[in-house]
Amino acid sequence: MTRKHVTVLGLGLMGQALAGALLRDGYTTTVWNRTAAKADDLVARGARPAGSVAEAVAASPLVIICLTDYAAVHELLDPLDGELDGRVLVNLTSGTSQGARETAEWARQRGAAYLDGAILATPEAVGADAVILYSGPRTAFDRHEPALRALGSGVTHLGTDHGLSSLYDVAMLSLMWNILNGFLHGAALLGAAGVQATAFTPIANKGIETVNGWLAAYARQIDEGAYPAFDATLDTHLAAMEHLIHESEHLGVNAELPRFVKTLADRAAAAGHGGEGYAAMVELFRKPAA
Ligand code: FVH
Repeated sequence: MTRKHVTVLGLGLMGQALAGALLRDGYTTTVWNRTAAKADDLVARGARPAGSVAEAVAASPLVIICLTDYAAVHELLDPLDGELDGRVLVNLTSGTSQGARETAEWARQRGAAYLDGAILATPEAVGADAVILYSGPRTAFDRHEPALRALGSGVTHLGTDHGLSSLYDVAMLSLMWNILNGFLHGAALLGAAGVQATAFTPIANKGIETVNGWLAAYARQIDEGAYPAFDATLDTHLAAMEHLIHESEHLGVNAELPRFVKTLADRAAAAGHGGEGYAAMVELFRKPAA
């Protein structure tokens, strides 16, 4: 049993992609899935099917887990007796930072090193340019970095706090849904005037590039806790939000999203941030809603 031996538990869409990437890179890959038939294609490509979870875990020093949620992870691994001792567990199941830290402690009690991971990609990017974030002990990451790199070239170790990868994951989900909602609402506005979404897309991409260019300066302001308006004040943004609401209502397009955005900005202005730059909104997001 060497570092070229890897076990993959969970062969859903993502688990199959992970195991496939390891096989392509020459790893001896042991696989297990609750619904055994999902291993068939991988076995035809050279994967070793395990008869049980215990057998699968015993087969490799590195055990990669990719299941629906953490409840499934514990349902699968809690009944094991001693097999986890000495293993490095890499859990690529989505969850929360608290779940990751609790699972790290659970693994520690069983003698296993634990890396929590977050896959910021869909299955087709696995084995290519997938971004996969890891947090947990650096030594465990370093020992198995070549295998982890086989899963995606965008491998990053974020630090020893096991919760970091889950936190980055949800931060990226927030970013993704807010960008997508903005694009979709914009497409609905233009669609009301007969403009195709495909015509909007190149302009939308330019807008996303422009916003992208603002992030570094905003990040510095957030870290320093001071938000001088170098481009536009929050009050100026508020006036434009008003236009967006009126235009949406006038066109018969759903105005809930811009109304919500303006409600948040109004609250930040009421708290004294109207003359500051847009990054001051972070002060609102830092606290739970009143
Ligand atoms: N697919 C994607 O694009 C995303 C990208 C970002 C990260 N996710 C996360 O990856 C986890 C797995 O996602 P998935 O796409 O592979 O999901 P499914 O195809 O639905 O496969 C789920 C596997 O979990 C097994 N499973 C569920 N519950 C149990 C259980 N109680 N005991 C044993 N296994 C369980 C399931 O087994 P089966 O139904 O085939 O028997 C699948 O192997 C997820 O956290 C995403 O958020 C993917």
